[in-house]
Amino acid sequence: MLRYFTAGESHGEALVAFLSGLPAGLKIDQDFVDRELWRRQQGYGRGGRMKIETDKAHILSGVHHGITIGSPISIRLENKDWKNWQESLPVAEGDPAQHKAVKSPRPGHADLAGALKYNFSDARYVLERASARETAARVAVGALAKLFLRELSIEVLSHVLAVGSISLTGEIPWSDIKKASEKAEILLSCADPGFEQRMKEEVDKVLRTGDSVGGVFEVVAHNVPPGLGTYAQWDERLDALLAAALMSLQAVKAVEIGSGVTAAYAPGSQVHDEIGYEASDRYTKFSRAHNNAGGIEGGISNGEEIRVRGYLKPISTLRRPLGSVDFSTREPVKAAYERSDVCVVPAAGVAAESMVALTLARAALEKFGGDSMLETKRNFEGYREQLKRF
Ligand code: EPS
Repeated sequence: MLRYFTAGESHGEALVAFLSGLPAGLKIDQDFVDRELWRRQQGYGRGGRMKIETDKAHILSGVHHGITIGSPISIRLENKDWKNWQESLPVAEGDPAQHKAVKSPRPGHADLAGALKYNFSDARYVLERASARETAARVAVGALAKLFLRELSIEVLSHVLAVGSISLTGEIPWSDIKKASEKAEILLSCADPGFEQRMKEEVDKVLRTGDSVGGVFEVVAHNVPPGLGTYAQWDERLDALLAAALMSLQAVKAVEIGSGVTAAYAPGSQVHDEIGYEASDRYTKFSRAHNNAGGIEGGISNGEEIRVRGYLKPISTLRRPLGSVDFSTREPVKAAYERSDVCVVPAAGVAAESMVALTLARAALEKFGGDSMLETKRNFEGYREQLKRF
């Protein structure tokens, strides 16, 4: 079974990620992993922290001579900012006078709920772990999941559909998403350059006013075979697993599969994807008039592209803070502010690609099994033949 964990605080020494269950013999492309980490750091509207960090995956175990050996993989990501925090956030007891307390919780952040839960007198330890910095560790293991999926011809990418009120409608073709993802510079990861400019203006507007902005990203998994996930048990449904995976990302407040939201307001005749049969070089010759189902029916991939959207609330750290209460005096004050991003929609999309890739890799390994890539690919090819003969 493919399993993964992360550890690490935003301003601690390092982030760590663990991944176990990848078959032996998978070639690891370090440049690809580091480019994925780079992609997550980009986007118009990131804050000062991204100027400090240059994320690189330092693989500590499970990979030798450039390939996986079937043993657990551990990865370390340095926090360059740690040098500025060693005194105020030491592992040892340290000097309490150096402690940088977060004295008033930010509405929308984990600050208050976390402090109440863990009985902390301020929100420092809460934000250290609740911070989206943690997604860098997910992207490191997600990149390995992507390399595994590539061996099965599956690719996973994301693009941005909305920033604040600027919103793109309709289905963006895979080729446009792919082209946008290859750019050397990442602005807002929108496949439509005109809309991307308008999104940039939206970010500029909130920058000027000390506010923040959310949006919508879409993750697309291309060339997924039919048959991943199952309706047989509630916790094996692929849509449920993807929804949980995306919902676990910081600031995601809603998840949509295909056109799930608008489908709720439309008659069935306009929603369901009519079935045809025609010559094609895909997994089967079955075809669909459109893909409102987002590639999943009955909790199973149906052979169409998987399309999952994440809806992000605006970042909860505001330069012009909202009202809060001082933890110690209980007096009304403004919420704490150190520095922050104002828009992270493209970065969240990259983190979400990792979550989708990890979820699909797990489902693929459950279906095809295998302790070595040779075995996994043989099983995969056998199933592909079976589909062709269906
Ligand atoms: C974050 C706050 C900011 C972001 C951070 C997420 O960090 P800092 O508090 O150090 O300024 O930049 O994101 C990252 C560091 C990252 O790598 O994505 C938060 O509170 O969630």
